[in-house]
Amino acid sequence: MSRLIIVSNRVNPPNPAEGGEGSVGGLAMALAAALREYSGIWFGWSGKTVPEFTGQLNMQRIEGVTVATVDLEETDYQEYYNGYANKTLWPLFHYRVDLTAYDRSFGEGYDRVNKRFAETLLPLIEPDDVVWVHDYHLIPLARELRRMGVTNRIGFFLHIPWPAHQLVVTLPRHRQLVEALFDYDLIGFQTVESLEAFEGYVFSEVQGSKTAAGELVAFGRRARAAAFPIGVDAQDFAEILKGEAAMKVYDRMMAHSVFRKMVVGVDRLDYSKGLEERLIGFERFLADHPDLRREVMLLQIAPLSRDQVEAYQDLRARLDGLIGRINGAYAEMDFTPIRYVNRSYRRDELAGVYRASKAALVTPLRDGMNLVAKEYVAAQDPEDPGVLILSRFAGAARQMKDALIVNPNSPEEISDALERALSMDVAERKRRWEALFDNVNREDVTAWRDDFVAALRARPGPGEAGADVPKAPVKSLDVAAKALRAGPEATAVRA
Ligand code: GDG
Repeated sequence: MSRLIIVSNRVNPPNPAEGGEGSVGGLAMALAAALREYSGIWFGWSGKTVPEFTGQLNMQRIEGVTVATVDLEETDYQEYYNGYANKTLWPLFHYRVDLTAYDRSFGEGYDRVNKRFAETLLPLIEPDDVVWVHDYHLIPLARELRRMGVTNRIGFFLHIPWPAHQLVVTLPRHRQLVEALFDYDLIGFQTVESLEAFEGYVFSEVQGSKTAAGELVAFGRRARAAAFPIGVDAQDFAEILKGEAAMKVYDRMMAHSVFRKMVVGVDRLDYSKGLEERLIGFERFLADHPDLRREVMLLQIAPLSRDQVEAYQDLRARLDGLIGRINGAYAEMDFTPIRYVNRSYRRDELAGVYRASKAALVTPLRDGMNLVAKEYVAAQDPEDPGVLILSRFAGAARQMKDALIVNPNSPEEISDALERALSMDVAERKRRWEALFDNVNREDVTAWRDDFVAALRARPGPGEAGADVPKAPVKSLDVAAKALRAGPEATAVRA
């Protein structure tokens, strides 16, 4: 079986000492699960910056996964990561045109870093390898690799939504960005909505078409595009719940909420997650139901994210004010309605919190998928499950129809859903949960990974009928690639 090379902006192998998680973020969890299964390499940015880019490749073996990382320059970090990725593409793809920065230097930094990644990765690629590139940071990576002669199968998966055509065209270099996607053999989206939005652009903006076999044709190239909804490792969640840390947290949270029902929210502190709207909905609930005020408590876990970007600093300040206001208005001497935590917890501790919560509020304004919704379901007690309240704008809402689906922009809908969730009888809770769990368990992270990799491997290879990329074998396997094959001890190889 050919090797799999996974490329993502950050490389975060799971660390057992941290409850099995290297970092906060759905992408890291999903990729760690994928790499446990296939032999291959995980390549990306080390997270460190150096005064001048050297292309020095650092290789390590962590928990059975070969990891290859490269440092970036400070300017790269500002223009590519903080800039084009997080101030341009992230807000735009989450429908926040008001927060989108159209700065030419960001686009240049984005292209430069993708070229640097390609140059550093090139020596590691063997002729049979299959390359799987992740997320919006790395859209032009295949273009750069193709320019360097790489003919391997390369797939791309977008973890965030692909927005409507009208939004994409606000991007000064939209055509270039979409054209770069056609250097992939397979383009994966989270949902059919994202897929259709992408196709809509291709058909109406660049007069592309679809073949009878379902391939998209544009820019003189062919690519397959499809939806692959990402999942969680539901079995693993059940396992970690049996562990000591999870049980301890569960017991502690249950003891804390003896006379109250705990509602939980877990989100990176990001404007796409609808945190302000959620709190305003909770405030409405407190105002509408004076009789239930003392019976409910909201625990919001919101680890800081991208805190060098102004929009995130502003959001944090607004949340501090909002929570202060709500708690000030509704707290009693012995009771606070909202408990708000800006730190992250171990994954097993989170599992304990999910299980102790009678309801979860997962109310993003836009979300590619949302793994918290699925984790919450995976962590419930089948005999006494909690209720999931889910935004219709999360990709997950397509699969999780038995959740209480709300419009996160409506405080009334959030308030009503909370009232309904907290008064729901156990028979209805079980019925809804069983349907949700069935889906979470079936369409899990393994199914996602296997479906994507199988679809990528099924694409025509170099020289095969239907391939449209000029084929030329990658000849030079230099020192770095040899060192990699030599084993895990190989470190700090110069690419
Ligand atoms: C992107 C897309 C898509 C959160 N707090 C803690 C913690 N987390 C973990 C959760 C979950 C992950 O982070 C968050 O995943 P989401 O899917 O909710 O959101 P994004 O980070 O925005 O992920 C998203 C995803 O990629 C995958 O494709 O679903 O739409 O935006 O796993 O549990 N983990 C720990 N402590 C915390 O405090 N350990």
